[in-house]
Amino acid sequence: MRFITVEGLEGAGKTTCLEYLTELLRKRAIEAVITREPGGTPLGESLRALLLDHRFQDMAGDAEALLIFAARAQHLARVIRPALAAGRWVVCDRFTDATYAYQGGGRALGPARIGLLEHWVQGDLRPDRTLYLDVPVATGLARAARRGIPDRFESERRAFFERVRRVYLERCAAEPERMRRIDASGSLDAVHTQIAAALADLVGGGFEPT
Ligand code: T5A
Repeated sequence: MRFITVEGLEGAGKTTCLEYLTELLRKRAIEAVITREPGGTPLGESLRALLLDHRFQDMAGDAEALLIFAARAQHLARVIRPALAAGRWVVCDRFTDATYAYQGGGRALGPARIGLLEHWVQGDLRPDRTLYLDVPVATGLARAARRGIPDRFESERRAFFERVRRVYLERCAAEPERMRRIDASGSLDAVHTQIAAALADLVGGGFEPT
């Protein structure tokens, strides 16, 4: 049983890489629970819709952080903890590193308040491994823009995403064993090779080359 999270700016390629990651684990007979944040439960998905909604342009940073942790509390109680307790692997598209990066860095709430909420909601639970898909802000936003109408976060200014990226990189440097930086600016093949290498020790014996 392992808890894996995938992080990155908008357009970094998380969704694309989750499909590869799921297949990779399946080849080792690991049927992971694939989920996402904010979301992953009916309540969490409703909170996600509020968080991404342009009508709430004036949402205060604290309100945003609390809604995200409310969704996370539900997700942990109803999906993540039960799956881990049953011995399942869980792969989650974003988790608390995103809150440190977006709310702590982007919204400038700082790490201390995020840490308080993390402790309250998660106790000691942390991901076993986090893959941070790193792209320059301009690359990520250009990829995300191809998908159509931007949501409330995607409408932020470039400086916001530069702060988000800086926190992600600081967290990779602070916890290199857990949080692996993947250079996601190159080809998908190059990204996939790095993902397989970053998870090899968790499955024992690594993965067959694809
Ligand atoms: N949020 C979330 C917070 O503020 N705090 C939190 O605590 C949490 C959990 C929604 C928002 O919530 C915020 C952050 C977010 O703004 P989300 O749904 O994960 O979170 O939103 P996005 O990051 O917007 O997800 P995206 O779908 O935009 O990004 P992905 O999944 O990283 O990108 P993906 O895989 O869809 O790829 C985008 C495009 O790029 C192409 C793909 O084909 C696709 O067209 N692509 C590549 N092209 C060339 N080379 C590569 N290597 C490529 N990889 C992907």
